[in-house]
Amino acid sequence: METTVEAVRGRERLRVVEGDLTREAVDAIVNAANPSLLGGGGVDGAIHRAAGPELLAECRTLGGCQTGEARITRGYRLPARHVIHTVGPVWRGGERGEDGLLAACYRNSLALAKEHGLKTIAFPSISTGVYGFPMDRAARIAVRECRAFLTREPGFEEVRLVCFGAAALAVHQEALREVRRDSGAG
Ligand code: AR6
Repeated sequence: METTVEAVRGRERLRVVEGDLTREAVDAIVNAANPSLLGGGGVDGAIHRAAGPELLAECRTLGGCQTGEARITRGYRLPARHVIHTVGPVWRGGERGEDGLLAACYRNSLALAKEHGLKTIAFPSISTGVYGFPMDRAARIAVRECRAFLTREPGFEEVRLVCFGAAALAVHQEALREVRRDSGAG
């Protein structure tokens, strides 16, 4: 499997990988959920299927989640110990605050992971399926937010951006190159 590794402060802590998020053995995987937190299609459906019905039962106790915010549950039958549920913006052309809301999903998910003492996290490409956010634009936001977090948090071990298929992987690798170039990191 092809992997692009980004060094942040001398350690390889941001990784873009191709794969199925539900197979990631990390402290937390992030779910691209909807405001009800009661399941759906796409990666949300896959996570609930793999975690088992206990996940839905815990989600029912949370009372939903607004766009850009994040909530944490256990991972149940997943290899990941926790699931961080966040709600990405629906793409409405880009003039309705979509970029800021998507950035907030990454920031709030990472902040919640840190708050709970977690050290490794894996994200899907939030909002780029059913919600229609252009993946190249979403990938640049994801890379930027994750790099900024890792720079601020030297104790956090690893952030993985898990791409579903080769096309998604290529888009994320390009975003990594672009963000590095723009930040003067070479
Ligand atoms: N592993 C990694 N990535 C995946 C997987 C997987 N197993 N399955 C899909 N993807 P989406 P959204 C990718 O639609 O756009 C749900 O119904 C997929 O290719 O899952 O945020 C929720 O309940 C895409 O790039 O999430 C909401 O109603 C990315 O994950 C709504 O969909 C996100 O696609 C949220 O829409």
